[in-house]
Amino acid sequence: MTQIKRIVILTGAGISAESGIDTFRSAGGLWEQHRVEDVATPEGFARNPDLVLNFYDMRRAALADVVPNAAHMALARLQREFAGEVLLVTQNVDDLHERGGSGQVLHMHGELKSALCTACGTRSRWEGAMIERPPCPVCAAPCLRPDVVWFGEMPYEMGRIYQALEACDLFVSIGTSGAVYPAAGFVEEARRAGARTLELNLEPSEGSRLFHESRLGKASVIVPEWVEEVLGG
Ligand code: BJW
Repeated sequence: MTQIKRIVILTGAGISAESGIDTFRSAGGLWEQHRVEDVATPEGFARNPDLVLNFYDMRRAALADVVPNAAHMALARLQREFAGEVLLVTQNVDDLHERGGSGQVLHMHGELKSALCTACGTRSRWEGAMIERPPCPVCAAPCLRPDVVWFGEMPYEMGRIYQALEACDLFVSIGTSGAVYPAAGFVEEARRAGARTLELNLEPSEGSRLFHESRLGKASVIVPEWVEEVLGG
């Protein structure tokens, strides 16, 4: 087997599930509790901003009650100890990778603890609520929205991500259903570049057959096992 020098890891809601954050598409998940068209599209925000601001205010506040699990910590260890490059890309808007010790994380779908000003376009760190229409810290307009990527919007960092996929030897997808593009297409990009591809998930994702290998189980178990294998072998 050729030596692995560059790893790209994509994570989804499944990696934070055991920390107590709801996934989207599981039974009882966020999309069973809310209509996706209402809370995760620009049109839904324009129709009913209070509903959307409240949805994200609640999720932002709930971050105070959760902690990273063994999977987040294992990936942070991999970033610290692996001799080559590890790019961690997450679709998650929580901050559990950072709190688990990961240094560099690309949040392609934005972050709960960030605000986007629709007046001046500035992205600012944001811990509090938005429902009362606080002023933008830069331009003072009361025009903040959650800095998350809704359906129909362009995800962040796509240039850097595609560049890394083109150059990687190993692509690993963790805890994502593979239902949302462009992230769902990363496995094919990586394969085109000649990388080996591995899926770590509770159940086979929609694109499971596209991976060279699929390991099923809880992220808190199978991610640390895989990291140990990479660092030990
Ligand atoms: C465990 C576990 C445990 C549980 N251990 N595992 C047709 C073709 C291609 C594209 C499109 C198309 N029609 C429309 C589109 C575009 C659209 C799209 O993909 N739609 C689909 C419905 C088809 N995409 C977009 O609009 C995106 N933008 C875009 O495409 O721009 C144009 C573009 C063109 C070219 C290049 C680049 C861009 C934007 C998508 C934005 C998604 N936003 C959301 C909300 C973010 C804010 C928020 O958090 O509220 O992002 S939707 C939601 O889904 C969220 C997630 O990040 C995303 C993915 O969900 P994820 O993480 O996979 O969660 P689940 O719940 O689906 O799965 C959890 C998994 O974990 C499961 O598999 C479980 O088994 C597993 N699991 N417990 C391990 N303990």
